[in-house]
Amino acid sequence: MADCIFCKIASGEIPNVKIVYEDEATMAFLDLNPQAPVHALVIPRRHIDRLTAAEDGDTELLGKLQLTAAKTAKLLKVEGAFRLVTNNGKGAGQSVDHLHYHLLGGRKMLWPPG
Ligand code: DGP
Repeated sequence: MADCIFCKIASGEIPNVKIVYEDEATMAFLDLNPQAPVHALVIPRRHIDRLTAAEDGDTELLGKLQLTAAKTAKLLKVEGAFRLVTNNGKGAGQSVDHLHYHLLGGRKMLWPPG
């Protein structure tokens, strides 16, 4: 999508993005505004607004995103303890309308998350 910052990151248009992992369908890069010592974003390259915009045909892609998150956790050495979360909709804190999972680690996580 033309005005989507994560589409631009996925197509390599944005410089200085710290990419942790990428393959043909997904990628993971460090968050610009980290909320934990380790904070990466895991996205599909293809634009999907949010999790509730995914369709049956996206099943394989959604599975790949989970595996990308696990690979990213290993690459960032937090595979023993991390949190994976998606904000679905403005009310949940979504500010970028391109499906993404926050991978947070490197500190104690609180529950409930608030
Ligand atoms: P959310 O609020 O759940 O939609 O999370 C969006 C996240 O995206 C937020 O933590 C900041 C991050 N972000 C926004 N723009 C950029 C960018 O241009 N580069 C990077 N690396 N992260 C960004």
